[in-house]
Amino acid sequence: KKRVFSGVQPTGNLHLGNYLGAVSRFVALQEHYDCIYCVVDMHAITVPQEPEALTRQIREVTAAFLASGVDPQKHIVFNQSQVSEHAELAWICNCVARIGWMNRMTQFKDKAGKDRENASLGLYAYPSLMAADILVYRADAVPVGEDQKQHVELTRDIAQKFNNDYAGSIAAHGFGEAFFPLPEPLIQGSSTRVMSLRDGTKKMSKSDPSDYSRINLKDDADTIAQKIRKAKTDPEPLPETAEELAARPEADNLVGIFATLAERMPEDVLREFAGSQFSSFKAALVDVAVAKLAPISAEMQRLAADPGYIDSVLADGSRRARGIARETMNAVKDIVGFVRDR
Ligand code: AQP
Repeated sequence: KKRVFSGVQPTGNLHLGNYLGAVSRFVALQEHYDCIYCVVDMHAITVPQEPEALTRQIREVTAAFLASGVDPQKHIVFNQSQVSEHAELAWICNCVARIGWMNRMTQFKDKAGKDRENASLGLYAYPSLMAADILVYRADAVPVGEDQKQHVELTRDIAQKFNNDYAGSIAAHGFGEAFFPLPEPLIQGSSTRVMSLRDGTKKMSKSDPSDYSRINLKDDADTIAQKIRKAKTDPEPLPETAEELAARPEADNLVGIFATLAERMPEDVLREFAGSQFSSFKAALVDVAVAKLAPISAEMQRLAADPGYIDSVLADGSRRARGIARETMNAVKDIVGFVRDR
């Protein structure tokens, strides 16, 4: 079976964008791949985090994985900081990656903002740690939302350059022509970029100061209903065609969310609601959103009462992840030419 790796940062409220773009895809891929799903806590501290909140959020993201249907027995669920090979391989990736490549990363530019001199070195090196996360498992595919595509492409560049730079040593150690597979980004479904409920041109995000911009996985049914009712729309009824819809970002976003939650094609949803007022469309959207999300939120709440269980899942997953990661790291050390105790 091919191997999948992906991660989610424990940086705040997990939202519908994270769910539709990433976590729900994690669940779907379990049938055909060996999956490794990581709570990337080391990525979280590239910007300041309050320690107690970070601990709570690591458990919350883990609970969200489990509540959504990730199976921690058949697959691996763990938190990054418990497997130190991620940091070790990240150093090698730092030495393979070029500064010019890092300078092109749009997420750094967005997150560092205007005061770039004052951003952490970790925020700048973030994509290199992400490359290590993926490559340490020699993963074949990485399910992510559209915003992470550039980072997966950088991972491929780092893997390719490592394979080229060390080609002789890779062959001499019996690994054939290439050591790292080039991982494919899996950006699938009709919600690879869920937009804010307040502004159809902005990505739904954990760090948006307005809670009305997103539906959180922890929101109860009433809160979900209220946020959808208040979601920004234009005054026209829903259009007939996909082309007309594409020109109306807020409407397009809500139809996309409806389609993915209901597991239907957006064209099919549009056919049903063409000419309807938003009030009736939103009422139907509340129904599908609550039907899908309320059980997840209830299960997350149940799991929150048992942090001991969550920690045991992470400890078990970390142990199994470490087994794979250590093997890669030993091979990498040999390829690079480091001396190690055997
Ligand atoms: N709006 C989105 N639509 C679809 N997918 C999304 N993802 C994030 N936002 C959307 C995907 O969720 C996964 C986990 O994301 P992350 O926590 O690692 O980081 P992020 O992309 O920085 O998420 P946020 O919520 O937008 O956080 P902030 O506000 O801190 O920037 C990834 O696969 C991501 O693509």
